[in-house]
Amino acid sequence: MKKIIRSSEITPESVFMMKRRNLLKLLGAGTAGLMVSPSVSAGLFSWFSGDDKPGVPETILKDLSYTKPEKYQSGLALTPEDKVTGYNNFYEFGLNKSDPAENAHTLKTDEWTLTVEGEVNRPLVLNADEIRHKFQAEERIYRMRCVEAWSMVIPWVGFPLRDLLLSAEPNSKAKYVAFETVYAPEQMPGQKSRFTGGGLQYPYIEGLRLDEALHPLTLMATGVYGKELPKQNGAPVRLVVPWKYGFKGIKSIVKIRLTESEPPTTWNLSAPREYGFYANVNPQVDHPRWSQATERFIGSGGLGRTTRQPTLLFNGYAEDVAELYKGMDLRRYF
Ligand SMILES: Nc1nc2c(c(=O)[nH]1)N[C@H]1C(S)=C(S)[C@@H](COP(=O)(O)O)O[C@H]1N2
Ligand SMILES: [Mo]
Repeated sequence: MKKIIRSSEITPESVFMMKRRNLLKLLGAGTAGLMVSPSVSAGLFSWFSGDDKPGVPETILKDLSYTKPEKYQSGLALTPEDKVTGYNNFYEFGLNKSDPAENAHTLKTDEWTLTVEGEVNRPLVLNADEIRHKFQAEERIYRMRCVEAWSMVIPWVGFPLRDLLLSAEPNSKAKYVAFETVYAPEQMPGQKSRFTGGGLQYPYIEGLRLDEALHPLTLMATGVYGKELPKQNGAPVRLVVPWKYGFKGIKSIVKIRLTESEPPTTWNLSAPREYGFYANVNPQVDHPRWSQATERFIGSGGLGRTTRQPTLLFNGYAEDVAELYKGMDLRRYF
């Protein structure tokens, strides 16, 4: 006899005791004839295996459809998915690397609007569905280098920011692009308490020069590892600028404004000597408190056994982006 067991009826303890083959039977019985995506079953298994912390609701992330342009399928070893989605910076949810994965489930992302406004001929307002489907999504494997001197290699899914900006038709006054994260203190404990949120000013804001924003490498990510973005990674849409330090990659964006002058940015406001507007990855320009010459690569080994590797100018993307900074003093414009 088939019995459909709701996940809410299964306590983590009872599941933890279940044998994997029984689980397979359960899945087979309960979902016969249904397309169970690999992500759904993988999600179930990681929950069933007791990996997740109590109090964190199971989230099932939809598989995305996307192309895989050859140019962005690098041969680099990927950072495993559990680290990409479990070791995060998202101060709205706390300062520890495990806080975002634990706390970001409180963010509501179903009813979302992304506004593109300012110096454009056609201001845009996109809803959650349009954010995910209006532009052709691609998988792009990018290096990611946090200013804290650790790095990952991440398979993002998303569309070029360029496509979005051009559809809004920037006018001749547009020189910069300003970005804003959602402001929702009831859903983001770090916005409510200066202690939890590290004393940053919220909403988190970021910015790019227009030519950086229009560069083909600059991505609006709506997914990672083939599925929609987990909230801790900045759902429903976040910025990825692979040649810049990770803090430029602003998460959970609600507003994009094209401007005439350079917009303020969160980390620069917080510590202007330590975090510049440009934030281009540069092994020769140290952070005032630590060297940027090398980085701890977070790969398949345990977090305590990461390998040190040299940091590359523009994070390895110099061939694509050095042109943008020709003649600029990269120490002054750090
Ligand atoms: N809104 C917001 N965006 C943010 C941050 C943040 O605290 N709040 N942290 C930044 C930093 S420091 C990094 S390294 C990246 C981390 O992205 P990831 O957790 O998806 O790897 O997000 C960036 N975007
Ligand atoms: Mo970072």
